[in-house]
Amino acid sequence: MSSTVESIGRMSLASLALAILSISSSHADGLQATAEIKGCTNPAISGTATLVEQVTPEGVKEVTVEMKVKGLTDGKHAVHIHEVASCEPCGSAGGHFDPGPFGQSRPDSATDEVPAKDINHPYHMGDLINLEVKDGVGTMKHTTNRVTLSPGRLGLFDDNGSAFIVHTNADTYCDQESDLKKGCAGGSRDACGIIRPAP
Ligand SMILES: [Cu+2]
Repeated sequence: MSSTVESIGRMSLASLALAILSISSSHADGLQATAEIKGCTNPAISGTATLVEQVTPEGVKEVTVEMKVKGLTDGKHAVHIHEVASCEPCGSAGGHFDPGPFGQSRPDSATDEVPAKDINHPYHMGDLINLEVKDGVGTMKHTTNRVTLSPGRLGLFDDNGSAFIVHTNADTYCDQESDLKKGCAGGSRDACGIIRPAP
């Protein structure tokens, strides 16, 4: 008798756990995007990126970015989503995607004699993490809730679209006052890829 009660207890615990799991996990909403990554000046650099949007039980949209790029130098390279879907030249991708009210999209103090006080990096919505390159192959996977593929205030497919930029150096995330200096967001641009909705 007691073993029957125990096994029923176990069963209901297991189904409860399953129910909690299915309630708490995010689900894909079917929205996906891709980008073909190309070197800004070096044709040996090429790669791809995929973006998949998921929605949490609370309705928060999360986008998982996976990127693979060949031909970059070994080490870390900053990756951000920039504010314009344009890669020719790479500078035409503009600053970091940041549709917020302050409009401070420039990545760092690259052109300033004295570092600017108003650098918003790493708080731009398009700020991601470094791509790590080993033996010429770089990979990166990151989930962000700062951007969406669906329409909305954080939507990447706004009037002028969006693009990835892969930089020459690592992003140090400019997270210390002393770090607010030229190139702290990765320096010059090595590669670019326009983000397009996947069919
Ligand atoms: Cu950038």
